[in-house]
Amino acid sequence: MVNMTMQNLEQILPDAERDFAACATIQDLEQAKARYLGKSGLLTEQLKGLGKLSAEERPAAGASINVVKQGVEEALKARRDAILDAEQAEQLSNESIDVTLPARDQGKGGLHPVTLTMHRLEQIFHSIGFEVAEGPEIESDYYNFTALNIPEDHPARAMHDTFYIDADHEKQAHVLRTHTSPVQVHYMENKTPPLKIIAPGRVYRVDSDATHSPMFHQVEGLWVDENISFANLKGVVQDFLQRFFERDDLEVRFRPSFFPFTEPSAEMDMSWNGGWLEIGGCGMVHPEVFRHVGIDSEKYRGFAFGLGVERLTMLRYGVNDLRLFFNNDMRFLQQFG
Ligand code: 2NM
Repeated sequence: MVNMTMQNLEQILPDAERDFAACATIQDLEQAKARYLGKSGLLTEQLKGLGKLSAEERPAAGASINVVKQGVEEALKARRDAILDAEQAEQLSNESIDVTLPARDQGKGGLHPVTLTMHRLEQIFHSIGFEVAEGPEIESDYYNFTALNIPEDHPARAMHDTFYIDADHEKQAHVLRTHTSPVQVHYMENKTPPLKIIAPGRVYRVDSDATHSPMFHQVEGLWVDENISFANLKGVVQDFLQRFFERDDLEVRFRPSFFPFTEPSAEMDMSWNGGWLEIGGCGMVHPEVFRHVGIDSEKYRGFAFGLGVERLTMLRYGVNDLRLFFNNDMRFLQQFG
């Protein structure tokens, strides 16, 4: 009886190795594993058999079974690794790209419609005497908020609007700029009036649905001089929009609003198909902003405004879904020369 058991035991490891080697998939291997190590597997049966042995025989027999069991487990692991390696190699070779194949003709490349709008608006503002200013997309809390008179507890600072760069949301945090206004702040710090700039560029907000993209484009304008008034603002914005949309009869109107960085502040509407469309915000630069950048608000006035570039692009080209700008569908992109 003992001999019979020992013979069976010796046969288990080679049997298992042969069985495992025949398995091509992890599923096959799991079934093979059960035949040896499962609840009524061969090794499990061997272990159960120990109870029938005498106390003297038991330790040596138990040790022998454990040696075999360890061998089976090692063989199992080796086969599992080999199967996974083979599956990965197979996947990699399926995904490999033959770079020597000729390119599929997808037509000519071209500039993105939002880029076309950026170029167009830079050109128009340049011709009205505005310089183009740029700045980093990662800003300190100070340049994105504090210098713009946005108080600590202002909703625009809340986490759900702002992408924070640092792991902790401490005072020294950096943010992805939520508007291009920090560009104007740097510019006002470094230059003396008169200042006449636009700041076009990417901005970021935690907002993503059919009408909001977490990254979008803004153009903001700033004109600072001794006698700048709201009338100058209206003239510049109307001139720009008339030229951008090639409509000499395009009108603008202003509705009172609030921004922390301007006083007074207004929403801008433009006439469109017999009605009015909101197109941006604006106002006279707040004395607190001038104070932060070291401009004498007794001597200087300034106006500032902000426009959404995707919105301008949608209106100019008749695009009805914001998401088309970010899907990179060639059929959409190729319509813009
Ligand atoms: C807007 C609306 C109103 C603005 C203000 C400034 C700065 F830096 F001069 F204070 N830059 N941009 C501003 C004002 C932006 O966007 C809707």
